[in-house]
Amino acid sequence: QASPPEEKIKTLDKAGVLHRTKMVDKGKRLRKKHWSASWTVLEGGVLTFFKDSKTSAAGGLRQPSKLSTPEYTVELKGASLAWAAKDKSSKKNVLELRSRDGSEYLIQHDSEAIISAWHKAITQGIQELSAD
Ligand code: I3S
Repeated sequence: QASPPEEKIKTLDKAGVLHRTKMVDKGKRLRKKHWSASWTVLEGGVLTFFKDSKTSAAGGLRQPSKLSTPEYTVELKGASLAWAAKDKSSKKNVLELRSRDGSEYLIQHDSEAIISAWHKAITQGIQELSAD
């Protein structure tokens, strides 16, 4: 007996600080690439990048209302994730996330272990949402 889709979605999948930059906004390529460190939360099929990396450990997980305003929220339903091609960035460990509305983000962390864990978690999120 298969469980209903809503039971497959975990409440909090992952959170941490990542480097990210938005490359394309709903089909429109952005002129300037601007990397920043961002507190990032994967929850309920949505990936949220906050404006800064500092609100993180200061109770943000226990009291999500205390977090700063999200800068970007990405619905994982219909999104795709892949390791970025070498010409997208000179950085190592870069992921490319494309949302269904035609926006693109690069996500990076110097630690291969950390970026691999995010790759796994986001991929899982995408798959869970397309399974229903
Ligand atoms: O793809 P690009 O244009 O080489 O991206 C680099 C630039 O955005 C650069 O900023 P300035 O144009 O202000 O120098 C950034 O500092 C770099 O980090 C960008 O390249 P990487 O390869 O790090 O994604």
